Amino acid sequence: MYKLYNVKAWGSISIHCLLEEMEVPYTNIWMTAEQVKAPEFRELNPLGMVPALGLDDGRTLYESAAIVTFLIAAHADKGMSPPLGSDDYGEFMSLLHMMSTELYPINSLAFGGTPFAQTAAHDAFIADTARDRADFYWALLEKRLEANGPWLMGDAFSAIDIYAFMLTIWGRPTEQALHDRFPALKKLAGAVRARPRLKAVLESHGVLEIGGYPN
Ligand SMILES: N[C@@H](CCC(=O)N[C@@H](CS)C(=O)NCC(=O)O)C(=O)O
Repeated sequence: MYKLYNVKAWGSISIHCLLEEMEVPYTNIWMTAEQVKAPEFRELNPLGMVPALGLDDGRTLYESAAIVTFLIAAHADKGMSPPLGSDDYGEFMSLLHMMSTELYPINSLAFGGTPFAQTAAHDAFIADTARDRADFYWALLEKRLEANGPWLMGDAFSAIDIYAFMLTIWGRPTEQALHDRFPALKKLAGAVRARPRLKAVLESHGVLEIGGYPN
């Protein structure tokens, strides 16, 4: 059985929701921020981050997009992506990777506190610039949803809707402010929250209601 290394409302929420939607058995391991930093956890995930997914043979997967890609292929019958190898799948992967490699880290910088800043003013400048830059990516998702929603792949709910939802809960300066700027993303977030299989898991992360992630 999979082991999900999980912190409330952190990046592991995307994998937690995906496993629940797919109804795939797993053991959930709640962790604290201190446990994520500890050397014992680094033996499992050398990056010292969640999400991480333990496999039956003792290996551990890391990087959220890699875990999503693994799970949708390992359980393709669950239909959480377009058919593997189809043109739609290619587009799905572009969106997944855009969110994980561009929007996720830029949005994280928008929280401030980056080790790359030398002074408080420098840090504030980086955070503001990152928030503006994140809006470029949010706007791409918004445009797509407006043109062909309600989900990112049109009529079909998929793993990337969960992933986008996760990013919206970390919206800057607040989740509500992000919803005010991007109404189609607000609608997507509401539709994810309304999914019957996700209610309990979102409640367990404290994000069933808007604003659950501490800003
Ligand atoms: N590129 C990684 C980023 C994961 C990430 O940033 N995880 C954060 C939580 S959202 C984390 O575990 N940070 C460790 C820490 O702050 O000590 C992924 O997509 O999985």
